[in-house]
Amino acid sequence: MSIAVYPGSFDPVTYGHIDIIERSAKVFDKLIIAVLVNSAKKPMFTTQEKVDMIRKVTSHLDNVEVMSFSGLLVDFAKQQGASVSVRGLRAVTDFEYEIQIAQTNARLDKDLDTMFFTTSIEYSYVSSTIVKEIASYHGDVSEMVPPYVQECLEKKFKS
Ligand code: COD
Repeated sequence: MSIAVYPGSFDPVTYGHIDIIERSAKVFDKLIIAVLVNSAKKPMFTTQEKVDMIRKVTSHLDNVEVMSFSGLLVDFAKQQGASVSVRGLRAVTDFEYEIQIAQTNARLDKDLDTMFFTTSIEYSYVSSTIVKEIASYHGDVSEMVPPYVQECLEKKFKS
């Protein structure tokens, strides 16, 4: 059985992430979306909120599981029996950061390979940071995130 993890901050999940999830879920028997618990990064959403949002927007995918993890990705992947880490590449600017993560993980565990999916052109400009910025000014993010995530953003910026 081929198992992959798709790790990330997902603060919040966007259509860009979902595109990578849908495409990579076709390649592996099981895809685990791994939400990093990272208090140092001061995320807008709690880990539980992020997990709930991703579960809701990926409920149509039978072979996708959503979990959170802390510590090293290589340790989490090993615990889950995953041999591949899925990552997305939007532009050349992502490449430097992504290659550094991939090579670090390969150094920490030679059995964990990284597989890159290039972004679909319509989502190449989308990032969680841009979504939060636009939502903070009550702008329209409907082309970047699903309606449920949009509702969660609206609640955050109301409170
Ligand atoms: N289109 C396509 N891909 C996209 C899009 C889009 N519009 N938006 C984002 N993506 C991709 C990103 O390029 C990335 O590959 C992935 O989706 C997740 O993105 P983020 O921003 O939610 O997640 P990151 O980059 O903050 O995740 C960082 C990790 C959690 C992977 C990393 O910090 C980690 O593994 N930490 C655990 C500690 C560890 O093991 N450290 C050693 C290795 S660095």
